[in-house]
Amino acid sequence: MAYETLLTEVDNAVAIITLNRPDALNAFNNQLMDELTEALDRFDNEATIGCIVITGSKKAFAAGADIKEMREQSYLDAYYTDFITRNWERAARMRKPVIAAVSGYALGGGCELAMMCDFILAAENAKFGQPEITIGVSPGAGGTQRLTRFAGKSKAMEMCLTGRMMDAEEAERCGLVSRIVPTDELLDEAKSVARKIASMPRATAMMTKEMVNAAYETTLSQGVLFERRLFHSLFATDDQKEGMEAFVEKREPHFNNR
Ligand code: CO8
Repeated sequence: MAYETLLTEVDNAVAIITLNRPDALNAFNNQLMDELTEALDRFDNEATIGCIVITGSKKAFAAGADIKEMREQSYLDAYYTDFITRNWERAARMRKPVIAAVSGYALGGGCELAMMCDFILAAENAKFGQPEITIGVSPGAGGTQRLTRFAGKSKAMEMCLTGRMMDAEEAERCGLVSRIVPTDELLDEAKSVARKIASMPRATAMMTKEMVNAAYETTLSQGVLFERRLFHSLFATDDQKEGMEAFVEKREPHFNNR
């Protein structure tokens, strides 16, 4: 499938989606959002894919929603068409693991998209921010909620109220990103981590993702119960037998994703 605003690549069990509107620093217009949703749907449902990487350019992961496309919208235009946000949570609903590989600006919707992924690998030059207030709106794709959960109320409040950007080191200190990678090595490192995840037993990886995500949606005791139920269910898989036998026999496991 050919896209105009994305590049896609499949490398064995890893799919790489590169946001590609360089003239607009990968700002999200309706076309990009529709194409991204289509690509995410496709790779989530493609049996051979075990992990997905979303990335942008060296200068920008994404500079947010397309302000030029957005500026003429009236409230009712936006409401009736569910403007730009109609597919917006697709990234957060992915069942397969998704890594955001962020270089340069991740602002507004760009920061929100990165936070919908399962974790963020940041290049040394990454900058995160929710600057919507400076153009008269607020975050509209979960920024006030996810940034607060990941970075804490004080930092989220300051960033959303001032539009200040944080650099990669601050983002790592506050737990927004899993780690920082030299800028020129970001994509190779993201692909290497994605290959590692894709080599794990598929159902185990997908269920583990569900368990970690449950920590953000439920109480501790409910979350622990959910984890235990899925943990028990993994004993029904071939891959549990193979993984444990391989350990005992001191050899590499050969998972069949059954
Ligand atoms: N929308 C449209 N065009 C943009 C955007 C944007 N968000 N960001 C940059 N561009 C364009 C510029 O207009 C410029 O185009 P041109 O060359 O035609 O003038 C080109 O990209 C390069 O940008 P700059 O010249 O500004 O590059 P700089 O290096 O000087 O500055 C910045 C880079 C700091 C990133 C700057 O471009 C900037 O501040 N961009 C806007 C950031 C912003 O405010 N983002 C929030 C947008 S609102 C939002 O995301 C709400 C989300 C709600 C949910 C929606 C879900 C999708």
